[in-house]
Amino acid sequence: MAHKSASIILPSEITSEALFHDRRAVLAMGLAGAALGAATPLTALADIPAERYKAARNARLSVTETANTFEEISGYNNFYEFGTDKSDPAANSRNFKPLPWNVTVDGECEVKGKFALEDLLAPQTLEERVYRMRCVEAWSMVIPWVGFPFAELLKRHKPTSKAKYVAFTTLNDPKQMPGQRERVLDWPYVEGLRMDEAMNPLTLLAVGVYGKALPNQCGAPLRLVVPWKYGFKGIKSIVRISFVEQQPRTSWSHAAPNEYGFYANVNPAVDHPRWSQATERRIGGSLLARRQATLPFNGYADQVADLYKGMDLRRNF
Ligand SMILES: Nc1nc2c(c(=O)[nH]1)N[C@H]1C(S)=C(S)[C@@H](COP(=O)(O)O)O[C@H]1N2
Ligand SMILES: [Mo]
Repeated sequence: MAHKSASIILPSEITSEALFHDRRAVLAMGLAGAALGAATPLTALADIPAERYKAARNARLSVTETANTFEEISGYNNFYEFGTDKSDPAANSRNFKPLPWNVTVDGECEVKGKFALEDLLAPQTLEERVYRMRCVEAWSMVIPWVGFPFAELLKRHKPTSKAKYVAFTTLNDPKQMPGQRERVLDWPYVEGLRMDEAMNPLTLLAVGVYGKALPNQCGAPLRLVVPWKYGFKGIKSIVRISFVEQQPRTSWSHAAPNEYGFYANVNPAVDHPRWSQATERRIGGSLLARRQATLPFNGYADQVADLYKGMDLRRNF
């Protein structure tokens, strides 16, 4: 549109002129909104190169048990935002858009803001960690995650001395997550860790599995992995990480406080009120295969038992 002197505007022109300015105002607001919302505007970088996920294995922190197949890992899931059956997440998350993605880091830390996922990942060296995973429902898997230690994120965001816990939040978007249209849980899904648990070298922020980006049903594009705790600690599709002073609310202990605690450490000696936690069924194994014994802290006791010295693990379940 050609520039016009502002002095003479015919009445017939006002509507279109006003509309034109309105549109520009809306566009400008949109851009400003994006710039304000994201520490870095989400323009050119919306993709993460496939090679980034082909990470070298950290053998020291990996188990040597045979990993589950990709089909098992991506076909048998808990992700109630996409339904409550084990096959629902794969079926109902096909149209979910994990990129572009922003993660807000806030609370008791020096470096806060809303970060594009690729900026959060940029300084990180991704590694593969083969972890034993144990669901509270007494099944288990072995999964070759790709990610980076949570402790590395800490270095950049510099929590203050007031930060005693880390709180995590999943995306809340019933349009994309059909399970959120039912009040199965108090959405969005939230989880938390004590600061020392979050800083333990085993605590991983995962972005991939088997050398590829996470499938949607596994918590794309960013999920937590805490292998010595029951699977529900491993919150998926994270949009917020907050450093906080008080122990944060967590979805499952909020839904059923007598069944699920804040700590959720794998413990064969403390049964769930409705079933035993002493043994587990490895997914993919023959149905005739004997259930195997569940190990304290899911087999990671050497690395984490010290975190709970002096605590009564029956009370703090
Ligand atoms: N947002 C969200 N995160 C979640 C869940 C969920 O329903 N919603 N389920 C949890 C449970 S109970 C388990 S066992 C693990 C399962 O992870 P997987 O499907 O990748 O094996 O995800 C956890 N993270
Ligand atoms: Mo679980």
